[in-house]
Order: sequence, then structure tokens, then C-alpha cells
Amino acid sequence: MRIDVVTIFPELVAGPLGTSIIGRAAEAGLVEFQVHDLREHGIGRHRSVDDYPYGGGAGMVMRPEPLFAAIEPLRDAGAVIVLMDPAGERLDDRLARELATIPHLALVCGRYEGLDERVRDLVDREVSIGDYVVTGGELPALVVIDAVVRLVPGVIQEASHQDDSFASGLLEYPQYTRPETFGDRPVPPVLLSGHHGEVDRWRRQEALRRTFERRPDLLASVDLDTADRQFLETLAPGTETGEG
Ligand code: JFH
Repeated sequence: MRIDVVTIFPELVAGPLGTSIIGRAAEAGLVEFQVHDLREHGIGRHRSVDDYPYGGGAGMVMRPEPLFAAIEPLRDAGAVIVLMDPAGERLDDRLARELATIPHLALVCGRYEGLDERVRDLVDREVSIGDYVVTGGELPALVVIDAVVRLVPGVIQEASHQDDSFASGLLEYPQYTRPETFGDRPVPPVLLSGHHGEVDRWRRQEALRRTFERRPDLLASVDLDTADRQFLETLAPGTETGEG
């Protein structure tokens, strides 16, 4: 997989991409990153990439020419062009898995109050990481890259993302490691029992409990069997948990 990033802050993007699991994926050749400094296409002696908004108003807007110059060669190279934007399609597990199937992505990061509307003609999709505003597209792009690259075969243990809580639609079950007792809190004995069936059942129930307590909205799209429904009934007697 190849991922290009267009930004006026290449160092802000390149650092994290060289670090940890994502950095190792790049070293292993599973993914190739290329970060492009938009300012190389800036206009005039000051390499300007922004200008005042027509019609007035606060803040600056990114001018179209540098973005066009940076994006066009990536388009010609076959990249799917993704614009980071607070008004884009919301990133979730489903979208991350879809983007992970694209061999060549180019993520375009804006700054200021946004970009000239005509730049949208050059992009294939627009993605948001959630309903809050950050100061530019770089951190959102890193979130997208992190979520996508860990799904590329070979980057992490395959079982990890099949087990991802969002794959089942439930939140994670509680996890423990050594020591067996920490302060006054022992590890739940079932996890030390060696009964894999019991461990699986406990984890399923704790995942159901946590989802019911914290994100009951998620339960509507989870595949619940009879045992799941019976367990949920003990948490909230009389509450309907049918498909919805
Ligand atoms: C970005 C910024 C827009 C305008 C009402 C709400 C926003 C400031 C480029 C993505 C997510 C982003 C994101 C992505 C790219 C850029 C800052 C944009 C506005 C009007 C103000 C510039 C922000 N999920 N959050 N933020 N900005 N307002």
C-alpha cells in the first residue's frame, strides 16, 4: 500500500509515521509513505498558500493553485484523493476497512479556515475523524493512517483486528496481566481457571455488560444469541434488546 500526504507541515506528519508499529510497517515494506510539502507549490516570493476569503469574514482560506499542483500528479499516479475535512464522512471501523483495500491513497491536509471550494472537484472523498474541529488536517490524517495501516495484512497479528471490539460491535471485555493481585484487587478467578469455554463466556458477558452500561446504542446492531439476551435481561429486567 502507498500513502501520500500533502501538508504545509511535513515534519508534523513524518515524525509519527516513522514511529512504533506504523514505522515498522514502513521499514518492512508493507506500506510506503511519501510526505509532500505544499509550500513547494506556494505562490510568489513568500510561497503563499492562503488568501483572504471573497465576501469577507474571519480567517484565511487555502488558495486553489498550490493544492491543484500538489494533487494532480498524485491523481495521475492513480491515487484515490482523500481530503481531511470536518464536514467529511465520519471515520469508523467500516470506513477504515474500506480505505485499507485501496492500494494508493493521497491524504490532503488543509489549514486555516478551510480551502477554496474548487479544490473539492479534485478529490474523490472527504473524511472527518469526528464532530469537533482541530486546527488542520494533519492530525486527522495521522488518525486515518494509523487506523488503516494496522489493518494491512502483516502489520499486526491477524487475530488482533478480527477480535477488535468494533468488529463484533461490542466494546472490549476487561483485560488483566500480572500480578495476580494488585493492591486489594485480584484478577477474576475465571481467567486463571484454564477453562477456555468459561473464559470465552465471561469475556462475552463482560463485553455485553460494558456495552450496555456505556454505549447501549451499539447493541442495536450486534448479533445477539439467546444466551446474550438472557444475560442482558439480568442487567435490565424487562428491557427489549431485539434487532433495531
Ligand atoms: C481543518 C478549520 C474549518 C470552519 C464550522 C466548523 C468548522 C477551522 C483544515 C477534521 C475534523 C478537521 C479539520 C480537517 C482539515 C482542516 C481547521 C476548518 C473551520 C466552520 C475552522 C483546516 C480541520 N474531524 N475535525 N477537524 N481546519 N468551521
